[in-house]
Amino acid sequence: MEKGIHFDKTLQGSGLRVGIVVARWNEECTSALEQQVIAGLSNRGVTQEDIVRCSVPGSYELVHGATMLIEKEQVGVVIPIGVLIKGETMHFEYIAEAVSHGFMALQLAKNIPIIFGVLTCLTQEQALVRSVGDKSHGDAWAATAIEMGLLAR
Ligand code: DLZ
Repeated sequence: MEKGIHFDKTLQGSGLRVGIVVARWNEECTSALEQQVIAGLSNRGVTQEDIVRCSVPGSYELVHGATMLIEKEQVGVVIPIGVLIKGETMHFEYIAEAVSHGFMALQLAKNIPIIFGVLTCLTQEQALVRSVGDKSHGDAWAATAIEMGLLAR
């Protein structure tokens, strides 16, 4: 069997309210991922009116952005989008760990699913292949969000 997640082809998200919070660091990658996420939601029946979007400076701010969407916009699922690329310092490790723990704590505290929409890449080339390139994760994040949002209803 091919590697990757397999989704029910009949997955339909109509009526599901979806929050998207996008980090502006590595914006070429995050905006490409956002477009694919929106296309993936729309192809599965989520209307534009049911997609609430906000942006934050970097991935470190994604957890707070997700909290705001849950508390103020009554979303049923959140897709945070960020791209972390390892540099010469320890920034990458601290942010990746804080953000992944933050998403887990938040989704358990609020009982709202949060997708792990953060790429943690060693190089810019890896990030480009997984965002603008042919290994983009955007559509899989959209499908995961719909599946989990429906499960949590
Ligand atoms: C500071 C920083 C660095 C070095 N690298 C990234 C990155 O690769 N991806 C990303 O989304 N954000 C990065 N940031 C910014 C932090 O996430 C955060 O916005 C700042 O530290 C301010 O809190």
